[in-house]
Amino acid sequence: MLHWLPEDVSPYGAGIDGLFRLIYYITATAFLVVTILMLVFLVLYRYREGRRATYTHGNTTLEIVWTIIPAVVFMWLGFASKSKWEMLKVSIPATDTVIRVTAKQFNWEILYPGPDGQFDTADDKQVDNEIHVPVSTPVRVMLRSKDVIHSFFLPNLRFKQDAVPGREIQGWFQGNKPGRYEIPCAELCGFGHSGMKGWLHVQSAEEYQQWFKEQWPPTSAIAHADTPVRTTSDE
Ligand SMILES: [Cu+2]
Repeated sequence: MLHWLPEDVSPYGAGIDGLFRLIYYITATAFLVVTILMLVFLVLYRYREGRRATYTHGNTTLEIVWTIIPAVVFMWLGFASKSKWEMLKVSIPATDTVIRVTAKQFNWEILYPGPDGQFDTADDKQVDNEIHVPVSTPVRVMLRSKDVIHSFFLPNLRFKQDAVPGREIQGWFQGNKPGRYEIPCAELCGFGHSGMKGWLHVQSAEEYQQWFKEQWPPTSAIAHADTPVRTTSDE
């Protein structure tokens, strides 16, 4: 079931999909039980000639039970997702591929640090809505926002993180299959929200090198030779 999930191309997605399914089945079961009971009670206790309603003033045992059961389920879900949360949100793997993504109404500004690997230097390059990353490599993303709260979403890489004005939030993702994947904004951010999207290009090592050379031709790397030149082949 759940074939409507987008294709997962990340190394950690199976665990996230597992959690998603678990939560989905728990909530779907609760929804079905409540809805079916409601319909049964509608028929069972409908108006009939001469029947009088009875009144109840609550049932303490019942209330304790239906408070404790969801509390235990929520706590169990919290512990079940702890290891995934830590892997994705707490520790970021060491990587040379770093981008800064600044959300604004209504696009993604992508800043590449260039051959020197440092932001806010002369060889930085900024483009709108286009991210190029090498395949099977962790990518660290520094998320910012210029105006309101947006949410940077990579459905195929099972990554979603809010971009909050005044803060820089770090995260990481990895694509294990070359392709072109959508980057929608997942937080209603204004009139142009639905059109706010970009594309993530997960490229083979050769294609990525080629793209990198086109963006930063070797001559410009020499021009900045005061800082050590670093390319992804150093990984
Ligand atoms: Cu947005």
